[in-house]
Amino acid sequence: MGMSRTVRTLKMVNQQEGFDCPGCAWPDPSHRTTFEFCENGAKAVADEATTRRVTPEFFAKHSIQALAEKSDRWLNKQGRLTHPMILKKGESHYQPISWDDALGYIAQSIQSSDNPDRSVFYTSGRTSNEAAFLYQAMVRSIGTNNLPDCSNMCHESSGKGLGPTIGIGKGTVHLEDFNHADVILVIGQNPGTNHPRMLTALRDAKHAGAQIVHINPLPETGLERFKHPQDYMKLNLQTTKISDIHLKVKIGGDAALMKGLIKVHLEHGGFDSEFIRSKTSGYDAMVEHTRSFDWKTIVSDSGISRDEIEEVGRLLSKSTATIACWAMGLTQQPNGVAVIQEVVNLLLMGGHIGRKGAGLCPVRGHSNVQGDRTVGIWEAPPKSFLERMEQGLRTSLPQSHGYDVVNAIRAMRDGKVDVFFCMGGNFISATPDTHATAAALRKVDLTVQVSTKLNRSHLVTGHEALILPCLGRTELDVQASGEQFVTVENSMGVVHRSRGSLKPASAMLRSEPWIVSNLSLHLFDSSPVDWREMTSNYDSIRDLMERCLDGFENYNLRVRTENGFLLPNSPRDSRSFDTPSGKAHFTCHSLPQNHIAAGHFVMMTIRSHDQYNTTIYDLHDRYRGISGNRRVVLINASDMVERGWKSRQIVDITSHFHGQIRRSNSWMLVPYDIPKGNIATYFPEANSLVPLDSTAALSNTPTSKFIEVSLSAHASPVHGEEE
Ligand SMILES: Nc1nc2c(c(=O)[nH]1)N[C@H]1C(S)=C(S)[C@@H](COP(=O)(O)OP(=O)(O)OC[C@H]3O[C@@H](n4cnc5c(=O)[nH]c(N)nc54)[C@H](O)[C@@H]3O)O[C@H]1N2
Ligand SMILES: Nc1nc2c(c(=O)[nH]1)N[C@H]1C(S)=C(S)[C@@H](COP(=O)(O)OP(=O)(O)OC[C@H]3O[C@@H](n4cnc5c(=O)[nH]c(N)nc54)[C@H](O)[C@@H]3O)O[C@H]1N2
Ligand SMILES: [Mo]
Repeated sequence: MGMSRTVRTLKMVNQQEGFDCPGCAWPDPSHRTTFEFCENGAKAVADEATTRRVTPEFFAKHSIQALAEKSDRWLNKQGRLTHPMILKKGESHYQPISWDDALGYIAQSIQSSDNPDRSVFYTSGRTSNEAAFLYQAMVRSIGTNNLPDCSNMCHESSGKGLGPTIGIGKGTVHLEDFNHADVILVIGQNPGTNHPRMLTALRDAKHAGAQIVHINPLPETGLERFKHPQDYMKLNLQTTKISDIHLKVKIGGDAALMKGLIKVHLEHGGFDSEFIRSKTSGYDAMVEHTRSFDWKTIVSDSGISRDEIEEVGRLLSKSTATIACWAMGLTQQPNGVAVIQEVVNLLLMGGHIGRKGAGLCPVRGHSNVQGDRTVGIWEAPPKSFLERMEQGLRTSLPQSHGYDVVNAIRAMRDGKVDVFFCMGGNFISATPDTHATAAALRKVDLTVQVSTKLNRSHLVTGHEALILPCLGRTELDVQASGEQFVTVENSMGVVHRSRGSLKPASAMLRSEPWIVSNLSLHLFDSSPVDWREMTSNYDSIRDLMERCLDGFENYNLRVRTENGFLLPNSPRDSRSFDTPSGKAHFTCHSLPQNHIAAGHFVMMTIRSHDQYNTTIYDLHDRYRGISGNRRVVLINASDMVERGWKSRQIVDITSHFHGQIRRSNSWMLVPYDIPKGNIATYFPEANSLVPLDSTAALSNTPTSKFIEVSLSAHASPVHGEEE
C-alpha cells in the first residue's frame, strides 16, 4: 500500500485513538508502545488498506464463471470492493445497483415469505459491537433467531464446555495474569502464526519464571524459536525458546492426556481442598472416574509416555498459579466440549480460577467474535438474554432457537431457505463439505454478502446475489453527526474503542451499522427502534445497548476511558459461579473412540503463516519450512517409508465417514515431525473432505481437526472428477 500510507496506518494499530487490529482477538497491554502489532497483524491491515480496487468495470470484464476459475489468492489480490453489485437470475456478470434499490430488494425478498424462519443471517467475527447488536435486533424483529456465525465453527465448544461448568462461556484471565503464572499450558494452538502478540506475553511470563508446556501434535516453531520484533531494534539477536516442554500428543489424544495429568496431580497433592469443598461439586465422582482409567490406555490414546505425563503432572501439582490456553486443536475435535471440561477439571483441582496468575484462557480468533456473542449474535440465546432485549426494546421477540452454521447448510439443502444474508466472512470457503454446501447455497433465492474483499462466496451464490461493499476497520466512518467510532471486546473481556483514519476505499462504501439501519427502514413500517437516529450517531446505538444488555451500564462514558472497561466475569472477579447450584462443576467423561480403520490416517486442517482464514496472502508457510504450495500433506516419514512413498510424491485423499466417501486429488507429500498415523493439510483447500455431519457433540462444530482419511498414489483424474 505504499511506504507513507503503511507507516501512517500501522502507527494507528491498537492505539488508544486508533483502530483495533483486524488480525486476532489477543488483548492489548495497558501501557502501549508505538508498535502494538505483529507481522501477521500488519498483513491483515495491509490486506484491507490495499490501494487496488474491484470496480463495476472489473465485474463487467470478468464473468462469474471466469472468476470462479481463479484461485482464492488471486481473488483477494484484486483489491477492495467499491460498489453495490447485483447478479440477476440467469446472468453471467454482476452489474452495479444503487444502495436504495439493493436494500429495497432484500427487504422485499425477506417479506415475500410469511415465514421469517426462511431467512438466515450469518455473521463473521470482525463485525463491531454496534453493528452486531443492531443486526441481531433487526433479525429478531423480523421474527427469527436464525443467526449462525463463525463462532459455530470456532470456539463454540469452549462456550458449551465452560457455561455448565463455571457458569460463563468465557475465559477467566486478565493479560496481567501471565506475569504471575507458574505454569502455562498452551494446548492445540499455534500462537506464533495465529496470535503472535501472545508470544510477547509468554516471553515475559517466562522471564518472570513461568514454565510453558506446549501440547500439540506439531512442534510449532513460534514456540520453539521466538524473536520479538523489538529485540531486532535493540540488536539483541538471540532467540528465546518459549516452550519448556513439548508434549507431542496424537490428534484427539488430549482427553487421555488430561486424565493422566489429573492422576499424577492426585498422587502428588497440591490441590486446593478448601476451594474444592466450598466452591465446587462433583469432585469425588470425578476422582473415582479418573482413577478407573489405566495407564496403558492413557499412554496409547494420548501418544505421550508415562514419564512425560508424570513430569508435567508434577509441575502442575507444585504450581500455585496455572493458566490453560487453548484454541482450535481442542474445539474442532468430536469431543471438543468434553475435552475442554477435562481442562476445567484440571484447573479446578488446584483452585486455579479467580486467583492471580491463574485461569482458563480460550484464545479467540476473529478480533470481535467474543463481542459479537456478548451483544446477541447467537442462534440459541439463553432466555435471560431475550428477556432483557424484550424489556429494552419494549417488544416481544421470537423464542425458538434458530439455525447454527451446520443446520443452516442443511436447511438450505432441504429447500427451507429463501434469503441468506452474510455480514462479512466467506461462508462457502469456511464451511465444511464444500461441494454439498455449494449445492445447498445454489438452492437459495437470494444470497447477500456484506464484504470488503472479493471472495469465493461472491461466486457460489443463490439464484440471485448481491454484494454490499462496506467500510473496514482502518477507515474513517463519518455519519450525519460527524466522525464515529465503534467498539469491540477482546479475548479477555475488555471492551474498547476502535476508530479508523484512512480515507474509505470508495465513496460508495457504507458502514455496517448504516447498512443494518437502512435495511431496517425498508423492512419495518413502525419499529421500537429509531433506525434513522442509529445511523446518524453511534452513541444512540450504545445507549440502546445499555438498555438491552447486562454489563453495559454507562456504556458511552466508560468506553471513552483510556483502555476501555472490563465486562463482569464472576468466576474471575469473585470466584463465584453462576450455575444453578452456585458452584463450579467437575465433570466425568469417557475417552473418545478415536479408532479408525487399519491403514487410514487422522487428518487435521490447519492454518499456514500466510493466510487469514479463507484469505490467502501467499503460498508459503515459513515457520514450517514450506514454500510455494498449499496442496501439501504433512506426514510422518515412517508412514511414507512403510508404503514406499517418496517426498514430494503426489497423492489423492479420500475421507471416510459412516460409509460415505469424499475425494480430493493431487496433494504433495511432505515428510514432517508429526505423530505416526496423523496428517495435516491446510484449511480451506481440504474443506471438501470434512463431512457436513461430522460435528462435535453438543457444540455441533465441524470436526475440522479430526477427519478419517486414506491416501493413495495419485491416479490421473477420471473425467468429471474433482481435481
Ligand atoms: N495470521 C492469522 N491469524 C489468525 C487466523 C489466521 O487464519 N491467520 N485465524 C484467526 C482465527 S478465526 C482463529 S479461530 C485462530 C486460530 O488459531 P489456532 O487454533 O492456533 O489455529 P489452527 O491453525 O487451526 O491451529 C490449531 C493448532 O492445533 C493443533 N492441533 C490439531 N489437532 C490437535 C489435537 O488433537 N490436540 C492438540 N493438542 N493440538 C491439535 C495444530 O497442530 C495447530 O497447531 O487464529 C486467529 N488468528
Ligand atoms: N477446515 C477448516 N475449516 C474452518 C476452520 C479450520 O480450522 N479448518 N476454522 C473455522 C474458523 S475458526 C472460523 S472463525 C471460520 C472463519 O469463517 P469466516 O469468518 O466466514 O471467514 P473469513 O475468511 O474470516 O472471512 C473473510 C472475508 O470477510 C470479509 N471481511 C473482512 N473484513 C470485513 C469487515 O470488516 N466487514 C465485513 N462485512 N466483511 C469483512 C472479506 O470480504 C473477506 O473475504 O472458518 C472455519 N472453518
Ligand atoms: Mo475462528
